[in-house]
Amino acid sequence: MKPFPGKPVPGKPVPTTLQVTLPWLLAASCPGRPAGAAPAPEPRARCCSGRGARRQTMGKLTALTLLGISLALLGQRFVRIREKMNASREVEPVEPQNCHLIEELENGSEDIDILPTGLAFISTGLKYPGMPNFAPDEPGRIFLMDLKEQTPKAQALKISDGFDKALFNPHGISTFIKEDGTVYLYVVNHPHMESTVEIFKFEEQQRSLIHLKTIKHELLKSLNDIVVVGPEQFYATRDRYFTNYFMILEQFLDLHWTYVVFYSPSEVKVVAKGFSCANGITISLDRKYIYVADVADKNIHVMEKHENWDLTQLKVIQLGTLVDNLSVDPTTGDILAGCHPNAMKLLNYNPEDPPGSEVVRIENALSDEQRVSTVYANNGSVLQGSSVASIYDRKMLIGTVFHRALYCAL
Ligand SMILES: [Ca+2]
Ligand SMILES: [Ca+2]
Repeated sequence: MKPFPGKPVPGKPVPTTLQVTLPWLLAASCPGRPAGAAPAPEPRARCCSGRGARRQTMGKLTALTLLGISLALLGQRFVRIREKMNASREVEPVEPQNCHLIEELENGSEDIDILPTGLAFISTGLKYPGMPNFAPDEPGRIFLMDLKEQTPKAQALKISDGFDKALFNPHGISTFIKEDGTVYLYVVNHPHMESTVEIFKFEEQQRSLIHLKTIKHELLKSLNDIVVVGPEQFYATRDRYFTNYFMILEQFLDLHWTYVVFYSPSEVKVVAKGFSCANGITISLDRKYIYVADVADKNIHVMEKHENWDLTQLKVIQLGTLVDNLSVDPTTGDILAGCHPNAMKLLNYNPEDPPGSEVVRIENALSDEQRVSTVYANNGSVLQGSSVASIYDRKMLIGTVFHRALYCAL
């Protein structure tokens, strides 16, 4: 039996897919000739006289046409993907004067949530497929910063025993204050690259987190961010539908299969779907609206929250930058978005040409006269891969996926 032409032969280079498939496609139109064989010396006598020859030519033309169309579609897809990633975009700098890097934070600060008392929680050390990580052997941690202090410093919070700290891989976070004043921190965690939601109780005096519960559910997969809306009730975003190699196909075909999940102990359901890559999520000051960022589609969905926790879409705010996490300015209600100006630089990390950072403010998000302005923009020379910005009393913290964190006095 003759080997398939593409079968590797020791000492010979392995042919490409095109080199293998093209002769087969062409040969398939003439059933008498084995693929890869030299053309017969007398084609008319061997297989084709009259009708046979025409069939052979038509087959070849069809195969070549199909190949041409496939290559054209493939090229078009690549162009579209580069556009979606803002692959050729460079940022114009917008840098407030009083900003400095936070000394203690060197390994990411993906999400930041600030309490009304000025205590900021910061998730650090995220390990995420396709993203750089400068300390891959170090587990993630939650840092605290007291923004009421004159020169606030970040301090890692202790975590109670009984929780696997070595596997801690914190991503999106959200705080919840119970009526009695107890503060809870909900954290999207990726132990072994899976997704769980961890509930901690915050002990302010001890500067520690007491682990209370791990939540897992089949709808809570590939989680990115979370917003807590009641005791053990939250919305969370799923940023990828597939968790295996199909995720590449998902991105390539731009399937809009990701969604927002509502979780409560008695009910778990998908409440909004059709996102290319649902990412940051937060709630309006009056707690009536949920804001969801679609990082791949470069927009923010304004959703109305209903009694039964369902969400309906009111409007979409289109931006020219890839939106990661969202927060709300506690004095104005404006949305602050941590954004990636050029996702190609983020995915193909090069320290010589690093990904930049960008923070966008959206005023009057609920009206037709919203106003979008850039609060911060840097080409990566100071801050790389910004993912969040959060404000307290004219002080702004900007966090990043894998890099440093910035403190700005506005
Ligand atoms: Ca968050
Ligand atoms: Ca995020």
